[in-house]
This record gives sequence, C-alpha cells and structure tokens, in this order.
Amino acid sequence: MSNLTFTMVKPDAVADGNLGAILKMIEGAGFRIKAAKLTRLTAETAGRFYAVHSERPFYGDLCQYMSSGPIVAAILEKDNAVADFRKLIGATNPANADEGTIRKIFAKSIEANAVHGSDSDENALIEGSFFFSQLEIVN
Ligand code: FUP
Repeated sequence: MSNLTFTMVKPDAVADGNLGAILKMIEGAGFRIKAAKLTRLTAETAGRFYAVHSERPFYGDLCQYMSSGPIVAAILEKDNAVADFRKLIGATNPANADEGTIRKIFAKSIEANAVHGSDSDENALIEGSFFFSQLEIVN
C-alpha cells in the first residue's frame, strides 16, 4: 500500500463547510481520490478506530468529538503517499503546524484538527480497511 494513504476530514471541518477547500488542497497536491464516503461514526465506532490510543487521557474526548458530526473518509493515491500527506496536513497540534498546511489553515485545536492522515503504510491499510472493502477502491 506504499502509494496509498487514508484520510478523514473531521467533524469540525465538515461542519464549517471546509470539505471542498480541503479536498481541493489534497487534489492540488497531486493525490488522487480512490475511495470516498460521507459517514458519521458512533462513539463506539470511533473508539474502535482509535483503540491504539485507549490508554491516553484524551481518548474519551476524542471519541466524543469524532462522533459529533459527519466526516468524510477517503483513500488517496500518490507516490510516497503517507509521508507526503503528513507533510501536507502539518503537525497534530495546529499551533505547531507549518504555514500553508491544511491543519494550519483549518484546524481549531489539537483535537479538532480538521484532518486525519495515516502515519505508516501498515496503518494506512488497517485504517482504509476500517471504512472500505477492496471492491470500493476504484482502479
Ligand atoms: P496524528 O497522527 O497527527 O493524527 O496524531 P496522533 O496519532 O498523535 O493523535 C491522534 C488524534 O488524537 C489526533 F488527531 C488528535 C487527538 N489528540 C488529542 O486530542 N490530544 C492530544 O494530546 C493528542 C492527540
């Protein structure tokens, strides 16, 4: 999956009407959308997605926030997708994100940080499979 990554446009960004602008930045950076879905997580489903963080102090709040409104989940394709996408979105905390990154422009806080991006090829596969079957990924 080295040329694929997984993203979510998070509830704050969708609610604020920033979905189109964010997708435009993603496409403008050379990513092709291979699968996409507008959906809404329950707190329980968000908890499963973020299970790796279940011992962290912010886990409960994160699950509440991620289920607070619709999100868009998508699989993206580009050479060096995982690293290039992390660069495009910027640091987890928007206060530390570089100028011009998606989180610098759209994120409100470390929690409501506008977008998710997988941090490894392995997690891109796991996270993409959480939302999409092989059949839903367009060739
Ligand atoms: P990232 O890989 O940049 O999405 O960041 P992490 O995997 O470290 O964190 C996952 C999510 O937990 C972040 F998107 C936001 C949230 N988070 C908090 O709410 N508080 C924190 O202190 C750290 C992360």
